[in-house]
Amino acid sequence: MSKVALITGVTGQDGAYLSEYLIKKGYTVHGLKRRSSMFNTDRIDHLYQDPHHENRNMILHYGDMTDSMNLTRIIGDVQPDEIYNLAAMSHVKVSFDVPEYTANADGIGTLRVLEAVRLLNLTSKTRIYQASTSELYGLVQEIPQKETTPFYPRSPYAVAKLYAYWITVNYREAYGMHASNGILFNHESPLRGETFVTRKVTRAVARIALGLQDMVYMGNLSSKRDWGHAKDYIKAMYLILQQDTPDDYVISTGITTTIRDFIKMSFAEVGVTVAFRGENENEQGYITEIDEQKFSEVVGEEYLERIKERIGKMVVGVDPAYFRPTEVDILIGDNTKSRTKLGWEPTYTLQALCQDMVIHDVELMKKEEYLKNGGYKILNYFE
Ligand code: NAP
Ligand code: F7E
Repeated sequence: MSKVALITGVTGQDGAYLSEYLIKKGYTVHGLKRRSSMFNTDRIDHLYQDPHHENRNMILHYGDMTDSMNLTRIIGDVQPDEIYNLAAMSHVKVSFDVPEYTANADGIGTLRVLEAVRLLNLTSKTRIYQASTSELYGLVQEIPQKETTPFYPRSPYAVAKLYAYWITVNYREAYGMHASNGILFNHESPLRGETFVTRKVTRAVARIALGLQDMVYMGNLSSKRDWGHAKDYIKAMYLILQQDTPDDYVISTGITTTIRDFIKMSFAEVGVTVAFRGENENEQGYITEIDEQKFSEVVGEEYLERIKERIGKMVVGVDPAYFRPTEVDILIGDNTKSRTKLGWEPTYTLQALCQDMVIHDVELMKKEEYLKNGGYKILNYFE
């Protein structure tokens, strides 16, 4: 009998990679999908099977983290061996705009899943993974951050996730449930949402290289993040649920980098050198040099003349609209526990991650090039 997993947030970055990974391992994967007025399954369309297909190993259910009865019904129907609770309003800046909804979906939503498992008498059958986050460390109390570092959340998102973290621990201790937190540091990929900083940068680099856009406005260039590849991080989720006893684990690379340096790295992937001058909202990034051979190899010789005209011009500006009311200045994780207990380790360097994303976005923008600006969501207007 194949194992059955239920993934909330199946249409998101991690949900897509995890579904693929579990299906390859022989699981039947059930996913919770929100109703949307447009298709929202782009990331998992390659895994989708028509309902008329016999012996499906990927099944989607309409649902929402704010609807207890719906969650309870689906968990009762599916009788999962493992639940990966990945659904969340996951954008930190947006959580300041929709704090109550974020608390409901990210905080109480987790309680709904745990309580459904308990009420359905599935506590000894169903193992639960909770998508906790390095945002819990917020105003960091220790560098690097590990499982014992005190939390200090700095956004409605992080506060909602703090509740979710502790309610998971509480259900484990109160009812003996196999419920665990993965405290995952930032992880990125070509599937990353377009308004998170790495993807905003790699998309902008691709569009600037192709001459589709002149520049990009960013927020705080000095904050530091510990970035890994989502493909590595979903393996940690799986390993956490394969342990005999439930526990909480930091998943990170142990390397931290400023946003500014990630921007420089991304431009370097297309052979463009960018330098910064000025401070705070007056800081600007401009092109100093072009490696013509690299640019031609990665982007295409036909785009070279246009980018050469941009030497000395500004390609990155700062708009304080992207600053957050309270910022998380630095995150860097100590992954000793996950390395030693789970045998997990990251395989992608930051440079390999950056290259994966930039090359993907150059190819994507070339495909979309015919749409020109009118066909795009304008990158700069989003957080
Ligand atoms: P993501 O790409 O934003 O995906 C979030 C998923 O949750 C999407 O499938 C989304 O559906 C779904 N969702 C949002 N609100 C929902 C609701 N009310 N009901 C049902 N589904 C809902 O996030 P991700 O990067 O894959 O992250 C997965 C989880 O890990 C999230 O809980 C996130 O907070 C957490 N996390 C992420 C990171 C990271 O660096 N990526 C680090 C630590 C923790 P739509 O597709 O319809 O929007
Ligand atoms: O911001 C700065 C911004 O939005 C990273 C989520 O997956 O990881 C993610 O949360 C940093 C912040 O991710 C822009 O101020 C500068 O310091 O990519 P981000 P995040 O807030 O760290 C954690 C672990 C999660 O759990 C979350 O779900 O980059 N920054 N300029 C910018 N950020 C954005 N988005 N846009 C900018 O223009």
